[in-house]
Amino acid sequence: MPDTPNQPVFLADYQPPPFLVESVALTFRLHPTATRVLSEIRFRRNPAASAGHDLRLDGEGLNLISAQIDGTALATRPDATGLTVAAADLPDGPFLWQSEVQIAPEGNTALEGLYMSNGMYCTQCEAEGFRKITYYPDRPDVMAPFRVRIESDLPVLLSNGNPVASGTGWAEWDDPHPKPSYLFALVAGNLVSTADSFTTIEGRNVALNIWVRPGDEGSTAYAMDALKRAMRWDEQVYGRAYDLDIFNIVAVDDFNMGAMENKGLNIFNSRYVLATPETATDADFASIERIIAHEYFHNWTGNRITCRDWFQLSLKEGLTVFRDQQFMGDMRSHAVKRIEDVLTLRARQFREDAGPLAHPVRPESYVEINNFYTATVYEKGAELIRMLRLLVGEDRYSAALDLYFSRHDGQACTIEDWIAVFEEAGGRDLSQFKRWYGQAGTPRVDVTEDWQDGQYTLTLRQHTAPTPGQPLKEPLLIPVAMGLIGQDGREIVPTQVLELDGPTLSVTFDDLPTRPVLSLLRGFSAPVVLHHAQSAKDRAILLAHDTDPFNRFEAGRSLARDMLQAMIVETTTRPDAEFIDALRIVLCDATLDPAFRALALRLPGQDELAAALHEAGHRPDPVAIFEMRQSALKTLAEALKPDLLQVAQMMETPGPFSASANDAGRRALRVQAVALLAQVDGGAAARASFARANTMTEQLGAWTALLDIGAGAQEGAEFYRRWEGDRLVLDKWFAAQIMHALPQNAVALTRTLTCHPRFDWKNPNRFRAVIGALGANAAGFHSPDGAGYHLVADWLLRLDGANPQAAARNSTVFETWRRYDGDRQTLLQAELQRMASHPGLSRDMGEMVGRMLGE
Ligand code: 0A1
Ligand code: ZN
Repeated sequence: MPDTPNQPVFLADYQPPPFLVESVALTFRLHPTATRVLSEIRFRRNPAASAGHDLRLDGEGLNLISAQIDGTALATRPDATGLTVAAADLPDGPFLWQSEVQIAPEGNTALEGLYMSNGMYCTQCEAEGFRKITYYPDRPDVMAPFRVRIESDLPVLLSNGNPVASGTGWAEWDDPHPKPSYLFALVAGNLVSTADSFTTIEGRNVALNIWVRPGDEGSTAYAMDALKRAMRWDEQVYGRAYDLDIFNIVAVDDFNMGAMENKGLNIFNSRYVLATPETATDADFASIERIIAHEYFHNWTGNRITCRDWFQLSLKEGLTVFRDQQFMGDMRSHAVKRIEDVLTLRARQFREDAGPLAHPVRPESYVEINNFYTATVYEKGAELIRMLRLLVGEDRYSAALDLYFSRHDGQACTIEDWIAVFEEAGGRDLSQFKRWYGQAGTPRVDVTEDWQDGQYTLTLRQHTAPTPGQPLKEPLLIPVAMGLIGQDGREIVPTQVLELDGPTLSVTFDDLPTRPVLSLLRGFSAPVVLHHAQSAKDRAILLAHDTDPFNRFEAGRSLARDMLQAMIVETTTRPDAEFIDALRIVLCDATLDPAFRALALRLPGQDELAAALHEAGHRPDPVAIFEMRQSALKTLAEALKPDLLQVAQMMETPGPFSASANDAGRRALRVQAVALLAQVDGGAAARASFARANTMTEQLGAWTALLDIGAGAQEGAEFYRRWEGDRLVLDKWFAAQIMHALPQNAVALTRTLTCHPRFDWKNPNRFRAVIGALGANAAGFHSPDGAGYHLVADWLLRLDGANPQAAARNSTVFETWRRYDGDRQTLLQAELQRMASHPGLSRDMGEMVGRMLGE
């Protein structure tokens, strides 16, 4: 049966593939407008499937030149999504399929399949891009060894696996590890490499290369170092060694996502490879380290063990994110990393889970699978694994993973396979836990406390609100780590894990002569929202004394959130002295990690406040949120000025640059202090910092601090002059001024910048730096006249004509539309409807806009 475009695919309809592939041999004769792809595929019937099937091959946008089975030409006619060979026309036994197709990589602006970026050929096949290269059963449960021949005059010709032969104008590669088509990759271009090597724990000598455009070779050292550390870490912590003789990474300027784990040939968005101290911020260095590790870790969790179908995507992504989080914690600071991860989870995943795009970690249906590479599948998926580890303990977690690798190596698996290894090695029934994979929405946990006659009772209640298609929710198994702190700040009950597995749970603690202070959900042990009317006094005790660093941070964060919320709702409230004193203690506590102090000093962002206000039953006004937040920043800065000045001075990082967590933390605290000071010193400290900055972190931090107070024009011009030749820094130039524009200027500025000669909107990074940046300026985007909505919708429609996947990803800026007041809702809805009825709207955008409208 041909797939029908725009019709949903259902998990429940899964059928095993009727044909398996024994081997694939591909020849590419590269040409910008007329590339020829010759394929030889050896098929055999799948004993696990019923007999009598037609052969159905996926293929899209291919110009079929010829096709043969066992040497006999076929007269089959392709349709829009592939071609079918009738069962009656197939030999009884295994057979050889041969075909030749022609494709035009130069015109491929969707950046899926084989495309060109700055004269270089490259591929992106996940999830369903291989069908744009040749006819094939393009599904992850069909795994085969690939042999590839590339013919081209370009000097560097790469594909998966090991190089086997090459000559002038051609090269051949062989990948012995059976893999699904989504892991296929090819690169051809005028590239230069940074070469290194790594000897695995098994004694294999692996050649490492990072390939970049000439001129960029000075920016690869950090990525290479991160790669070697990731390789060693996976051996030491998971017992996983690399399995080929060569590992290639290629940096590409035009790329829809962060990076791609193609077997032996990872392809990266260049922003996650290239870095020097002058051009990359500390946040960039951390992203590079994390993403290099993430893609490398996929070699085992994703490539050797892959997904049976795309509904199981979190099987590889949730696990690989969890592994990259562990790695980053080990490389840097576990406490700081956990706080950052939770902030991202709340900002992206909780937001998704609370709106019209909510879906389970394992979705049940999709129209376009590319729309499901989401924070839910990735970040919530990682949280589920973190919970599993907490529930079974570290040792059993390791045993479960060992079992997973030994039992499923070389297979395409499901969430059921994953849960089964935890049930066996973890020694417990996990059927209730498994609901987390199927139930969307963030559970809310209501907390009540009672303390009488020395007895303390804690009661927890769980509730999950309905999400699209799931009106009724079942109780989940929620691990809640908790401890109790005395009024004097000493811990009286150390961490223990409660299992909330029904609607409610009560626990009592005896012999407590004074009322204890509750430290709940330590380490953020489950992805839930706590509703706990804890007093400001108790929170201040936790902020000063909690032994759990996450909850220490969280206490300060909730104090700030409550205070800002009160300021916005009541407009008369001002930051209270207790809060300011608590912040001062953290700011000046030299025993605390500077990175932690920098995080604690950051007030909740505008979107976090809008979400909190909406949760509390209000209709948030983004402009009012912006103004109140500014006024709170000013009050804080006034009160803390001398401390900020001192901290800014103490946090200098003399000596040669290091991207280490330690130095990065010091820079983060300095930049935070300078940004706060700008609120009260007219920007003096920021100007001085800009003038002498020798890192991008400080330079950008100082410039944006000036933008925040409506200044920074001169620095912006200087920044442009200095960096106009560097495309990655130029993205920062575009993004910073839009994100930090005063609300009333943001839309006009964005419009102006869309006319800038360097606004290359077909480049996904640049589009995000301009149009995405307006979405990130909440008060600017939500300008009351709707001009922001209109501008973004116009650009999404334009991008959709060239690159549907990127347009759909950027469209989520509209997902919170129901949060806002009536006038804004009407304007937002009108833009969504305008996009929905746009002629020729892609399947990607059609699905996103339809879901956001609630269709
Ligand atoms: N598997 C990659 C993410 C990725 C997914 C889709 C892509 O193109 C549509 C590209 C990359 C990862 O998790 O890093
Ligand atoms: Zn991944």
